[in-house]
Amino acid sequence: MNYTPEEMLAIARKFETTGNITEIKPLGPGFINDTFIVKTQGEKASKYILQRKNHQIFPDVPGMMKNIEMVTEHIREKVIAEGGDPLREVLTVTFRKPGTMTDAERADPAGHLYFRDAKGNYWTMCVFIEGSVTYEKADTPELCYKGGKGIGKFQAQLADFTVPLNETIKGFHNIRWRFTQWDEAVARDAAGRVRDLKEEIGWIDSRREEMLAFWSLVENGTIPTRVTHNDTKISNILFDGKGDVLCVIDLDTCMSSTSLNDFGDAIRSYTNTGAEDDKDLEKVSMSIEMFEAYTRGYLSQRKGNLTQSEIDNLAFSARYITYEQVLRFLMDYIDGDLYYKTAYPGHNLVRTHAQYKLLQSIEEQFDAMNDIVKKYAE
Ligand code: GN1
Ligand code: MG
Repeated sequence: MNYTPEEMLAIARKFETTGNITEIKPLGPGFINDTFIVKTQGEKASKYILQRKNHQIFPDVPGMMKNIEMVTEHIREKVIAEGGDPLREVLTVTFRKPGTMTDAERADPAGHLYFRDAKGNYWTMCVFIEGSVTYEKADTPELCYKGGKGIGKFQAQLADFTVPLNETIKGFHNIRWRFTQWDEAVARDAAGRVRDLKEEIGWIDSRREEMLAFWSLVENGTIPTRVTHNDTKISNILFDGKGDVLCVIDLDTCMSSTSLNDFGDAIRSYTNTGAEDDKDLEKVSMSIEMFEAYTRGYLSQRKGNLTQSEIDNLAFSARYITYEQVLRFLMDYIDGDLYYKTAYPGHNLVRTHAQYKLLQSIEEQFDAMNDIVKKYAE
């Protein structure tokens, strides 16, 4: 990221902010995009989130932004109809300043949603929601319960959204496609690391069939597809000061998939007693108490609207997504750390081990998880 303060200011000024921009500072530990907070001063001072979207990972940023615009507009209508606050309970995308747009940008149906700079990078902006809080970790069952309710509500708000969305990342949670990428990565062995990874590769191989069997249920329509978020880790949710969910952020991966992904990915994050990249594996496990709280919150919003096949596979989705995450971290390590930002050499392998420990803990508690799902689905 080589941008001078002057260049950053010029980029931020392409968007319709109120007040004069006074400060642009990096924000948060996102693994994919670069995120900044923009402060303005003046009568209508406000804060904004400026992001450089990673177009290596999201090849169609305009298509992605169009998805985000459509989805947030749909939710906004719901929030207004329910008497909620449309500026706090859904993300607001900040448009380009019309005077800064070229004719080509004006002709592009997504042209008002992003700015492409001279280096070829894509920038987008949205409004920062004052008083919002994010968490890297769920410390209480109450927070899990509220997070579950928040994702349940998000899915409910989008249940009647019928416009087809662009597929922002091909086969994002499609394990069949992930295995195609995996087999290629192992064969390529780009970083020469495969010979030291016999044990870890064995973890992936030994579960391949059961994961494909689950995905077959999606492919043959037994499990329906819906509009889903696909990246529901706790840090992608904004809470208010009381711990209630305000809205869901990071809508980059919002597209059509199974609702189970959102449940599974949240469980992977909310219930982990350790960190996603904990070096101390003793700390990593799934808390069944947190699982129960999240499930109770989620099903309070969704139970009458899910199919039996979704209910039956809800607990398994935590195994599926956590397994997929083990595979994705390990695959990136094998590839030489190209996808995820890493903080130190070997970070992706540390993540792999920590997520695998979590997967084992989920597997061990699978029966209890199914019992909890049954209890709250009734
Ligand atoms: C990435 O973008 P971010 O940091 O919220 C990743 C997720 C992973 C997650 C692991 C587009 O999420 O799929 O589960 O890291 N997002 C993308 O923490 O790959
Ligand atoms: Mg993301």
